[in-house]
Amino acid sequence: MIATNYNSIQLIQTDGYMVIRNVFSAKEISSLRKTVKNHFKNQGLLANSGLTQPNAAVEVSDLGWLFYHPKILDVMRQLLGQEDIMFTSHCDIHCRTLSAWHKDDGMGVMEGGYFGFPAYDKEDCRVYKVALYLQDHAQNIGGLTVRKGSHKFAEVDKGEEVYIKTKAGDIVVFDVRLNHTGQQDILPFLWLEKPNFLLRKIMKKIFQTEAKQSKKYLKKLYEILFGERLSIFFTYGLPNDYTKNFSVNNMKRQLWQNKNANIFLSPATRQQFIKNNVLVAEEYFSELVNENKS
Ligand SMILES: O=C(O)CCC(=O)C(=O)O
Ligand SMILES: [Fe+2]
Repeated sequence: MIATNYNSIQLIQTDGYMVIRNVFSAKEISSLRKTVKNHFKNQGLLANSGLTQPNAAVEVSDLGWLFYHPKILDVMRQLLGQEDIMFTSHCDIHCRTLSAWHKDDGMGVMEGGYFGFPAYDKEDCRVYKVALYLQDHAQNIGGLTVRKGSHKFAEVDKGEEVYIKTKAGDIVVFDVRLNHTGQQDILPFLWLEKPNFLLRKIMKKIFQTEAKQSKKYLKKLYEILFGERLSIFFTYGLPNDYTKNFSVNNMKRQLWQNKNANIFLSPATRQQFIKNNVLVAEEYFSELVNENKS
């Protein structure tokens, strides 16, 4: 039985997010960096100035262990307040991507979003995403910025802004309805906002390069100095209709992006979920198989 932590449950329900420190060891982070880098050597989709791989729980079988890691399952059981939890089969991995303010409830992707309707006032809508950055973001603003409490309303531009300083090994768990953004500028430092702009102007003059090209140089320079920005996002929820609808519709989005019909987890990963008493949303994916055949 898990020791339910009412403070954490209240916090995530009020603020819409929570930070948990030191979940993964340096060795685990290094192994995840290897897996993600290796995947992007010859796979992934070009998106947001970088590379992205939707449906990574299915597409990248070496990531399997992450989704049933005992610490992750423990955190999720604590935050969801019960033993019975469901894995949604959502996972996106990113390399060098930039981002802008958005929610992950799919309202911008399909009519009614992944839940089928705007679910901002629904208390038992509890679908939580793990944000795992594979490098430190404590001394820069390239990690996750959220708008506190914004999972309770539809407006994307509302809510108190909080930048979350994370170190590799920490995770942020957030409600998929929460307003959030990853790294927005090429060089993710607050004090560089003005110099960033000036630098681009100067480079344009010197090299006579277009803005897009000079941005590319700046990004490359940042990568040389600070390393490649890698991240993994994956999602669980209460075993109810909100989570099932989220999972089915989010899987549709992942398949559209990948232009394939790879729906199911590997037998080994699925077996581990069963062993750990985690319910899997893929039980409800059979309609997708039929849809994709027709
Ligand atoms: O790039 C980031 O750090 C954020 C990514 C994100 O919000 C997402 O995958 O939905
Ligand atoms: Fe997001």
